[in-house]
Amino acid sequence: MEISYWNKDVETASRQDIETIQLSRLREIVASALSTDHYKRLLPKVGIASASDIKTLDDLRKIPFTMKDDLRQNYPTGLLSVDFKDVVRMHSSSGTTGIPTVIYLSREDMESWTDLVARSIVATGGSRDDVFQNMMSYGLFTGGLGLHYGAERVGMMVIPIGGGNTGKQIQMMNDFQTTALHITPSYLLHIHSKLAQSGVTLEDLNLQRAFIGAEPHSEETRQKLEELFGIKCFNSYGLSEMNGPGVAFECEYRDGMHIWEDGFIPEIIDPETGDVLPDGELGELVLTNLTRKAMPILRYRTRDLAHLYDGVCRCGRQHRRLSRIKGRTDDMMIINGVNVFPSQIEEVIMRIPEVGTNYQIYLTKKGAIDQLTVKVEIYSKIFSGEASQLDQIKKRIAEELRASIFIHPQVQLHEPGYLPVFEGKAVRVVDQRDQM
Ligand code: DLL
Repeated sequence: MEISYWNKDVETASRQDIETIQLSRLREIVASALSTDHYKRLLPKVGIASASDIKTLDDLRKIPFTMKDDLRQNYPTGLLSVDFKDVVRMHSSSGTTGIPTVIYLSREDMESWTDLVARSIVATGGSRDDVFQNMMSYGLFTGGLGLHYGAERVGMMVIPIGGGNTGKQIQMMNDFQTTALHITPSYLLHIHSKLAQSGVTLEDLNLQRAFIGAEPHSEETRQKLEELFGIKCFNSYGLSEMNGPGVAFECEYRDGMHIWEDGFIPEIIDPETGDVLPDGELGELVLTNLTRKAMPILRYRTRDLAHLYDGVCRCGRQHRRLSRIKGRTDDMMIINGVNVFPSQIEEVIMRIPEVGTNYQIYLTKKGAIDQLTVKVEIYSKIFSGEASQLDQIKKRIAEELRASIFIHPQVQLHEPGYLPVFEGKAVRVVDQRDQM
């Protein structure tokens, strides 16, 4: 396979060279951090009063973690390290109520973010030959604009359609012979369910690859998408606090997501003790952004659970790879005392060929006992078939789930279109236990 690089020197740099870049950038970012109200209070207490107190990369570990609450408490400008006039963009984190978390970028920060996104796209084999339909929403969410600028920089033809309006998405994919998509996996599943009604067939389209991310999804979902569309899907990970997309991306080998380590320092910690864990062990991902000068964030606890791979990828890049996100520390469901991540349920149901493109998990209570109900859409041809076949599918899903999560679920089968559709991040779990 011929490998494409955006910045070959940095991408194929040796571990030693990567660490040299990291140390010099860590000093610079600590210097910026020391000019924010928040870190000015915090860092001297741990013996870091100036950038020169960072002697080695290990000194990072002296720095206390930054939590989402620190961002809220410093709203709106307690973490700003440049003059407000030098900020050229802000974004805000999605989905939460109360005080939002905002991030600020200077012109220089926009440059480095855009460059990392361009690098990520090229690592998947994307190029100026692509027609790129950006189906992530534009606005405060970082998914739309983040990929947009990177794709333009690569020279792709960008269709900035944003999320939703599935009929129009399909029409544009057809009219402009779109080759590359940026989309949440749940919305891409939904698009497939609408293709048949639209009169457009897969043969009419020219799809080759999709960048999927912004929400958890299992390897089984990726495989299903690849089979349904006959394309390659590349996992993309990022979060607003670290700019957005462009933190970690799969390369053409699709075997873990390269964290761009000249831009970020990743650590995996034990979420209970905060101890840093060796590569290969599952824990919470902590990230330090090395280049965002307008708003430095050091050792941010992402709450995302994953592990790091070491070793050189077949693509030649030595930037370590991040595993698929297994779940979030705050996503874990405790069902009658058993810990279950939604991804464990998704893995099981997406393996079953009769299962269609949407599902949802419901938690309720019967007396003191938690009840787990998994609602699954199945393909219409099967849904309108024999009742005995439906019973068998139901039984099979329930049995496979029980074998995997040790809980006996209720399984409901529905026809396509029954469950709510999400055009951005899907809400997979509905927990009604405290309303009962
Ligand atoms: O979702 C940024 C993004 C946009 C990433 C487009 C990829 C593509 P937030 O809205 O701040 O930012 O949400 C960040 O989403 O902490 C994870 O829990 C989850 N997440 C993001 N990417 C993935 C992924 C964007 N590939 C939060 N797999 C993160 C699993 C993901 N979870």
